[in-house]
Amino acid sequence: MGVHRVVEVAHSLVWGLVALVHTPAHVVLVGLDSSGKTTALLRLKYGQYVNAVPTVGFNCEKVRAGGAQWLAWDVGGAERVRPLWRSYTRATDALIFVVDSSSSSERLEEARVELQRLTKQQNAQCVALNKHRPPLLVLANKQDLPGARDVNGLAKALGLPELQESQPWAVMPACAVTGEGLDEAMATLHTLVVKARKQAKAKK
Ligand code: G3D
Ligand code: MG
Repeated sequence: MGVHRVVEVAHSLVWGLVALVHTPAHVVLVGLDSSGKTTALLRLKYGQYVNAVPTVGFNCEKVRAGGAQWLAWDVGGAERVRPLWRSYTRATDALIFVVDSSSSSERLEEARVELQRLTKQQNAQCVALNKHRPPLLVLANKQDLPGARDVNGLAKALGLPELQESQPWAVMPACAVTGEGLDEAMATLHTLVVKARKQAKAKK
């Protein structure tokens, strides 16, 4: 690679990072109903607990978290509206799958099926469009509740280690009510988004 090309690549990487800091990355929050998506979004937006009403349609907020700006979409998680997730997640920069860490084995299995379905659909879309996979953050929410599983237990129950190698993912603990862990989780997601963008640029 010639010096000019190296400078060109370095320049575009730096501008890519600057753009990421100043242009909000799009992120979509999905997950079963009552996992805490809206509570997490409103906590990130207002820095305090806001009692959320069940989401009809979607909520969209511009938030600053984990050292970056985000345009965050929170989509309803009830069974009848889950088919809509794919429309919201088609062109996103990142995905957050919120899980109630204290849920029963049956509910976790339901979450596993939905998560695996979603990542498979996304994989097919990304292959068709020759795009990189948007990073996935599994937010292990409701860590304050008794019986909450830890991140390793949840990763296993949701089948995260079996996801394709091309799918970047992380699982982070949080409590959306107190806000504990949310900023660290968003910082981890931000790192994955920056890495994915760098890799996509380097491929061009
Ligand atoms: P959803 O948007 O995923 O459907 P919501 O979920 O944000 O509406 O939250 C569903 C319920 O879970 C709410 O309680 C909310 O307060 C609660 N919740 C969200 N996050 C946490 C958490 O980290 N810990 C605990 N203990 N509760 C949480 P209600 O009683 O209003 O239904
Ligand atoms: Mg909601």
